[in-house]
Amino acid sequence: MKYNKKDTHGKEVLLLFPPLREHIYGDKWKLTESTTAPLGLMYLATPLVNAGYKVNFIDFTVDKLEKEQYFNILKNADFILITCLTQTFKSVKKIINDIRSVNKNTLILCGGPYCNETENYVEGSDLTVFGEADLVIVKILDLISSKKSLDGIPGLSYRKNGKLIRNPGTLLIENLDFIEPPSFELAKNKNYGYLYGVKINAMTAMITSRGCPFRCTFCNFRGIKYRVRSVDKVIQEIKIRLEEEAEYIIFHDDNFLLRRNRVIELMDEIIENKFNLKIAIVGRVDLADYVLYKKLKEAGVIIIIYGIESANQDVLDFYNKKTTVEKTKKAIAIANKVGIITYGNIIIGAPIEKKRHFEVNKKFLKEVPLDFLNVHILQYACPSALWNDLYKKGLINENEIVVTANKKLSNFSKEELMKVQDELIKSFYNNPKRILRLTYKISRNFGVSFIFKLLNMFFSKTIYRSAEKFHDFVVKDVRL
Ligand code: B12
Ligand code: SF4
Repeated sequence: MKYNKKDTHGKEVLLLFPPLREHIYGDKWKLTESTTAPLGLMYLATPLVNAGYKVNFIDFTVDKLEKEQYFNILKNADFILITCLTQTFKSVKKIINDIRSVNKNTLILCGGPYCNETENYVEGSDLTVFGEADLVIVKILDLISSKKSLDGIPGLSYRKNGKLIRNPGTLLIENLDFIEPPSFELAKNKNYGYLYGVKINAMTAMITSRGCPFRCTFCNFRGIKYRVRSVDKVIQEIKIRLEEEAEYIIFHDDNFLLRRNRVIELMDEIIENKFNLKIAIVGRVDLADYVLYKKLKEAGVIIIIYGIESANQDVLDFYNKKTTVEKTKKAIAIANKVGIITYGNIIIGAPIEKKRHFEVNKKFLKEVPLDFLNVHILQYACPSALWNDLYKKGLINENEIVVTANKKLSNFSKEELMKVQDELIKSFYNNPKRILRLTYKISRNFGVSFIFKLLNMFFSKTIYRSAEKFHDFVVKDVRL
């Protein structure tokens, strides 16, 4: 869909991506090892640029700004669009306060996962948007700048004469092929491309589908409908990224492997086009077979990231994961056979878990040829089924939107779970056979020079330290 260029009177739109840390600028600011620019904002940028808006973009995870410099940027913005994650909500509040202190006239819009999932209006914003705003963002800015009614647009919340208005529904794009490719040129000179402390240049992100048909009980997606982009559109976008000199692409789909035939078709096109790309994907373990994985490998897939969650069937069932431990084993084995690097995520702290479950996880992780591991402590995040259950039982209130498993909610205290988390990670990586296998795979997939980066990762204990980082940020509960 093409937007008509219109007279935007040179209006400026500032896109902001908040960090986890509340030190947004100045001396205490720290770089977050971010892989790529936030796709959501990059998608919103395209129609705005096409409509003639001057678009600026600050990603606080990678942009180090001094206060004065930052405040000057705020002063010039006519519209400020902020992506809100639940975990970055405190930073969002600070950003809104900063904006209001220097620029009373700018219009602040909030959107993103926190808004989509909680459907809460962000206090202090002029407008909070629920859902996918790509196709209506220009219309929304036009309407609010001309002070026209926002009545007809679903999924909006705003204050009118002191009263909170909520337009029913959420914004959902049925045909993803209507969306124009994201504007990654806005992120060209930013310090992205980190993975586990290692800087990998020329990394970019794409999304070939949105939503997920599963209903895992810990997941805070509001059952967003699964939709796919056509293979042609995906191939067109890959070509754009290659022109931008990308070498590595992460497909951020929640479930890239969901439709086998579509994946095969896409991989065939990538092979046919002889794209010289290295690809990372996120997939469930249940769709694994040798022919499919061989095809993935041939097309350039070097890493598959899995939500393994547990090596205990009762825990998988508790999470309604709709998969089995056998399927996990099979997927990892096939990936290993074809030479794809695997990255698994485990969750500990389910209320049914006892010490023996951790032992089963440890033994399983020791035995399978998985290459990378991260261990998460269960978080009850609004509006997941597990969170709803606690809320209905009166164990938490509506302001406790992220609650980490603790002695009240599981058989272990938070500290005990953090210890188990560390032990699992350490026992996983303290395994010479694994390191040798990983070294071999890395040299095959990334080239020999990468081995030095990998060794650096182990010697500097970046891998262990990322678990500690998780303690700092992720294990924090979030209260509104
Ligand atoms: C890629 C990714 C990352 C990457 C890259 C982040 C980046 N720079 O893009 C990395 C690994 C770095 C990352 C980090 C984190 N992530 Co993350 N991440 C994702 C993932 C898999 C894809 C994001 C994406 O590109 N989506 C596709 C785009 C198109 O969708 P979107 O971002 O939602 O944007 C659309 C709408 O929301 C809306 N929109 C977005 N912003 C705005 C703003 C305005 C004003 C408006 C009107 C609309 C709007 O329009 C967009 C276009 O349709 C999502 C899962 C998911 N499927 O979204 C999790 C997800 C966003 N991450 C999540 C979390 C928790 C985190 C971390 C906090 C984890 C941690 N503790 O370290 C950090 C925080 C990062 C930070 N700010 O410091 C959660 C957020 C949950 C929540 N309710 O807030 C998600 C939803 C995963 C999940 N289900 O739990 N993440
Ligand atoms: S955890 Fe993954 S598979 Fe499960 S519902 Fe969430 S996105 Fe879907």
